Amino acid sequence: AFVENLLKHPTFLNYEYHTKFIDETPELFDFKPRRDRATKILTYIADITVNGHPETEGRPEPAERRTPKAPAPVGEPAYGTRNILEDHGPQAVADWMSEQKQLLITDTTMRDGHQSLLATRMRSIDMIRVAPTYAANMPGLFSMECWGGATFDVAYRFLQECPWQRLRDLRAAMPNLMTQMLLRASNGVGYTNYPDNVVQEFVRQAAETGVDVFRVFDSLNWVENMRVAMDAVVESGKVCEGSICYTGDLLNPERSKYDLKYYVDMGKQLKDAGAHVLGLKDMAGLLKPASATILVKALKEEVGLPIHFHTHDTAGIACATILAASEAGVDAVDCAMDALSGNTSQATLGTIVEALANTERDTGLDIKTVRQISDYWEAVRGQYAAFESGMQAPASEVYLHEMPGGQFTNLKAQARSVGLEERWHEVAQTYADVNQMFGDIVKVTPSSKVVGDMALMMVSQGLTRAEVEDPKTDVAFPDSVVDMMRGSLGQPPGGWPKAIQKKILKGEKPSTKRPGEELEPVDLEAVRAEVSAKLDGQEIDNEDLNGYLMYPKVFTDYAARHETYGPVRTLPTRTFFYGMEPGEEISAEIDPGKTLEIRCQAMGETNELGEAKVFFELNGQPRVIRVPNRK
Ligand code: BTN
Ligand code: 3PY
Ligand code: ZN
Repeated sequence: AFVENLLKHPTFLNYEYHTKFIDETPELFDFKPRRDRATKILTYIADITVNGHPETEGRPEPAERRTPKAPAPVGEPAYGTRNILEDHGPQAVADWMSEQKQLLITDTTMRDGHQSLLATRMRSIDMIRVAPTYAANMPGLFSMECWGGATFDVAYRFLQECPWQRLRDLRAAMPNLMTQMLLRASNGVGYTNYPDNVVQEFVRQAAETGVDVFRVFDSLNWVENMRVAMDAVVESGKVCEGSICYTGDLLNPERSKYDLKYYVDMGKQLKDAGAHVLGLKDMAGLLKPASATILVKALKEEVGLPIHFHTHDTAGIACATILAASEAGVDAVDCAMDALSGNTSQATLGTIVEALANTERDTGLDIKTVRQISDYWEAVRGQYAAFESGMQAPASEVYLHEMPGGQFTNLKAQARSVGLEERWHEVAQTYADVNQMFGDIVKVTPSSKVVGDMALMMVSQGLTRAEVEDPKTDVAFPDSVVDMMRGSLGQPPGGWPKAIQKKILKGEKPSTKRPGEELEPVDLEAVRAEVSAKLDGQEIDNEDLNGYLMYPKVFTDYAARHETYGPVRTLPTRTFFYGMEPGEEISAEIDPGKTLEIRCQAMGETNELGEAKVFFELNGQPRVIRVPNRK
């Protein structure tokens, strides 16, 4: 029991313990029975109230204390795309798409919108609250992108919640709308290539828990490395959106590596690989309107699949590009609700609805409903003031560096943390140099992270491209760079440039095989038993197992904190990040119908043991919680 207490103690979990920690922390010797969930949640609130949340410390605070209210659902959810999928299967969804005159719209607010604007920090509760409104009031949407990409590990790592539960809850609340996820093919929702059976098991579970549309891409556009994931999606009976990542500049003769023929060939390969829908994923927002016209026409004519276009507004041009794509016959496009659109996020949904109103491609969506839902998102966004990037304006610099929307603000924050914020434009230029040095590659998670790692290293060490390439200059390359050159992320078109690869690998022989071919299958049941043993015999269900397979340490850390703090996902966002003020009341629904009414009464003194008391009323009963005061 002592070790159990120690392992779960917040100070210990925070790596703040030292040799005197055990002597100074008498509660480790309180061998009480397991605490109930209400006590765990109160402990979390008390801890945050006393010590603050590490992620919001020193950051701008939200102005509003009240929890945002979603517009009421009106009537029952009408028949939507999810019903087509359930009643007739994925091919019928694709056929239906091709038959539509209207431009179909995917709402990305719950995934890429906050991933690109708020460092992926949006909590499930803020999504689930508005999901029934979407189902009832916006049944005409093509899909709701709400899962995958970076949201998976951020949920465990920073939000102390289970990503699978988010998916389950959203699925249940929007029975008529297709949910959509972003899957990095053999890299799953991680940053590295996983064994084939791990990818297959992940897709199976995601389909079972509630994903309807899988947008599958490879970070080097290597179709060979997408087949395992695509086959698993087709096998699951869900919609397989095999995606081309767009990079370079189609009309620029100096960037001929990625020309029209390249994209059309890739589109045909994806069709042959079983895609129901062709995704055109412009993760950095580089596709210009004139190029969209040409590319969409060619893909429509030569591939023959419905096309779903995704772009970012980093340069401020996404709406123009979408209108050009629409004119050229694209079937569906991604937009974010107005309040979470623009800049590194997607194009503005309401603006596209208005721009196409009363034209041949009228979206059929009701602008008043869009505005109501966007007003809700505006209030939600306000709660995440601490995670705003401070980006003030669109920037054509994206055509220089080509960073994905989801990476841009992250890399900027990373640059700030290593003291390179003032030299951001140098980082951007160096990112572009690294891209050329690596042979002009597709940059999207995880390849974009490798380019970012290399660029930050070069700027911080004052190295130029010429010096890095000079065989006589000694360079310590980041691990991620060595790994990519070994072939661990697969092969880019034309392979890696030989000279730099040789220098980076120092004579080690690279592999050109599909990475999954070289990875042993994982014994799933053995891993399940191993994780359970690590977590004091806790039951590990299939969702947990898949979380662990993607992110072993992130998952076990999450599970250990969950033992201490309980279902904190049910707390209002304000409380989760800032704790409570004396006199404040909140409620938390920890099970359907089981709600905790929590009132914070007062904060007590900190005693000689360094413990602060926080006085609560829980469902009318007084409760005192002691937490270490670390301030
Ligand atoms: C995380 O930071 O990974 C998720 C939130 C949980 C952090 C807990 S809150 C109480 C304790 N104090 C901290 O500074 N961190 C932990
Ligand atoms: C992700 O993989 O998370 C992305 O958003 C890539 O664009
Ligand atoms: Zn994106």
